Amino acid sequence: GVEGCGKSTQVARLRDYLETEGYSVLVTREPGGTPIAEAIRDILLDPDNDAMGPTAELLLYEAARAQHMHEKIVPALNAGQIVICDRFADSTTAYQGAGRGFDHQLLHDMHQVATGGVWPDLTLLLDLAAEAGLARARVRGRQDRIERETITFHERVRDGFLALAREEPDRIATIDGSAPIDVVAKAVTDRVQRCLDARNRVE
Ligand code: Z5A
Repeated sequence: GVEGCGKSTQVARLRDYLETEGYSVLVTREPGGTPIAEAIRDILLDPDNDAMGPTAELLLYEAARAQHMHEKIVPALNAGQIVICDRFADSTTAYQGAGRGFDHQLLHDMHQVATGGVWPDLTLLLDLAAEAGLARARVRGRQDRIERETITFHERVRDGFLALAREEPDRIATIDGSAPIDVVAKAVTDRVQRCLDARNRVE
């Protein structure tokens, strides 16, 4: 979801829930998650890098993702862990697609290259008005390069996420991010548990 929608808060809650249920969990984030990808993250978010063009930005997000997949996510999946990732390729479709205007099919193809076709079983969209999310994030202080974009950019991003959720309703579950933290957490764990139950029935 948009900036400040509550992802980090809910990732921590979900990890606690799954570990209590006995699962081995890897929590990670994008951009980042490995030393190389975190170095790319620093370049991407540094507000002093205001000369960065949209193509370099897109390629850096995908480069960070490719390294993250290679070094961390794929090995964790192969070891049987549940991977919770704070943002993934849908964020590129929303920010660089709906936000910056890159073509949907082009982004899909780039995601294929970066992920090697390994895709989430479930994606949770915490939907929140852009202004409300930015207001929450502003409390934190210094804004990063993407946060400094205009409100209309962030509104396009929100619409981009909602459009993706309409396109892929089986994979993407939309949750009201404006609800109280405990209510959001319950919706998240219910949805994840349903996904696990469905997988366990198949296996
Ligand atoms: N980006 C991109 O452009 N392309 C890409 O491919 C990817 C990312 C992967 C870095 O993301 C930036 O990169 C991001 C998108 C872009 N930029 N923007 N904008 P990030 O995930 O590291 O940073 P973020 O999106 O800015 O997330 P955040 O600011 O860390 O927010 P959050 O994790 O969603 O929220 P939070 O930290 O859990 O909560 C924020 C505050 O709200 C905090 O005080 C909470 O206590 C409070 N909160 C949380 N939930 C609630 C509820 N339910 N009610 C009230 N208050 C709440």
